[in-house]
Amino acid sequence: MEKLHIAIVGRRNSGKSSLINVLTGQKVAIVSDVPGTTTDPVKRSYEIPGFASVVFIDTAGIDDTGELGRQRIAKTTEILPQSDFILLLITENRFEAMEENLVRQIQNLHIPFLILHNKSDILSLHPDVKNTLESRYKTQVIDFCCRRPENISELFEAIRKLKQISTSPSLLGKIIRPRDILLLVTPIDSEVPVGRLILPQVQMIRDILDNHSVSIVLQPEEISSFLLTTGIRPRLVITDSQVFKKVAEQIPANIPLTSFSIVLAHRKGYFQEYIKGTRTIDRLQDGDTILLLESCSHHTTCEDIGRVKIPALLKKYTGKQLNFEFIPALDPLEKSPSAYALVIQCGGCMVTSQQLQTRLRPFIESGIPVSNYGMTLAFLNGIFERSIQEWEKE
Ligand SMILES: Nc1nc2c(ncn2[C@@H]2O[C@H](COP(=O)(O)OP(=O)(O)OP(=O)(O)O)[C@@H](O)[C@H]2O)c(=O)[nH]1
Ligand SMILES: [Mg+2]
Repeated sequence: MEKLHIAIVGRRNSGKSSLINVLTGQKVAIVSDVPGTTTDPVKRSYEIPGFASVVFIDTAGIDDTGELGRQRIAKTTEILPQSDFILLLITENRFEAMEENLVRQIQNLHIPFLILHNKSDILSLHPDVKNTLESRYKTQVIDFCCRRPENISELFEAIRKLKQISTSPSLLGKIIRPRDILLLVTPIDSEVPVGRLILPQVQMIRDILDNHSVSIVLQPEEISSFLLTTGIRPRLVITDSQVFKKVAEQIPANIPLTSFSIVLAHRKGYFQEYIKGTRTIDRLQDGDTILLLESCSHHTTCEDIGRVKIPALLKKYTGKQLNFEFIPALDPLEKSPSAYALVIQCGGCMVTSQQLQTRLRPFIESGIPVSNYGMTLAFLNGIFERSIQEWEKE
């Protein structure tokens, strides 16, 4: 399961580090009454029992001063796009230009946020401030006290709601129902580590269990006899892209079939845009430039797929003279989005959905087609249309 990144922002001394200690029930962040105690963004991973795996990001105050302070604020701002959601701390009913500015940035990034009025033991949240902020920003404003966190369950409930907004609850949740039977066709070849399954398969099994559906896991060789002897008609068959064609031949055309990478592509958002964008491969022209967006710099398999495999297959499939550009890690865009005929994003396994969406938004807003590695490969291998059928009905 992807970890939820929750950034905690606000002025110096508002109790950001204290809040992390309260939420995790541990004294992990350094707290002091000296303003500017936290200087750099600090990420800490926690398993909150019965809730989620989260990464809290403690940040420096947004009201820091001087040259160093300015640099610290810049670091805090850089953290925002990496967050799935944000907790903004205020105290003493102060919500001024600084806070308004920050909220504007958060809203521009489309990140859900919550306002926490801390230190209610000193001064409680004024009802007028609460009402004004809640109606202006359509979000909850909670009065809180890190020293006596009596209403921590209210805070967790609010975070839970934000979590529902910021992450899709399930990979397959929209298309499967309890007790549906899914066939997972997973070849065991030399690339699969001994004694294990690869992560996408494990994630899928977990997701199917979460939906109270049933998964049957088998290898391609067993499909025909399984269907014949049991008479079971699976609701959906999911398989590895590598063996898609072989599996497709054995699955009757009226049983939906898709691949693990298509289901996973769906999780990071912009899926419908990917579907539209992928089909524009058929309209590529000589001289078009295609941008491949990578998200990390150390994944050699992905690097090979993005830098070598996809360009070679695209040239072969289209027969056109195409140019390719690459942007590694999360490096900034240097050209205008309109310089590109198509943008192909990697699977983004190392980044949050939020980061990925922030990165693709300029292209989508400029009407530039976007796709991702898995869907482009599916298209170039002739398995795209069948593997997205189920998702097109959304
Ligand atoms: N009275 C009261 N004090 C609090 C509360 N929460 C935090 N504090 C105190 O406020 C001071 C600042 O707390 P921190 O958690 O260090 O604040 P911060 O926002 O991380 O501050 P910087 O790292 O300096 O930006 C500490 O002395 C805390 O003990 C609260 O709810 N009530
Ligand atoms: Mg701090």
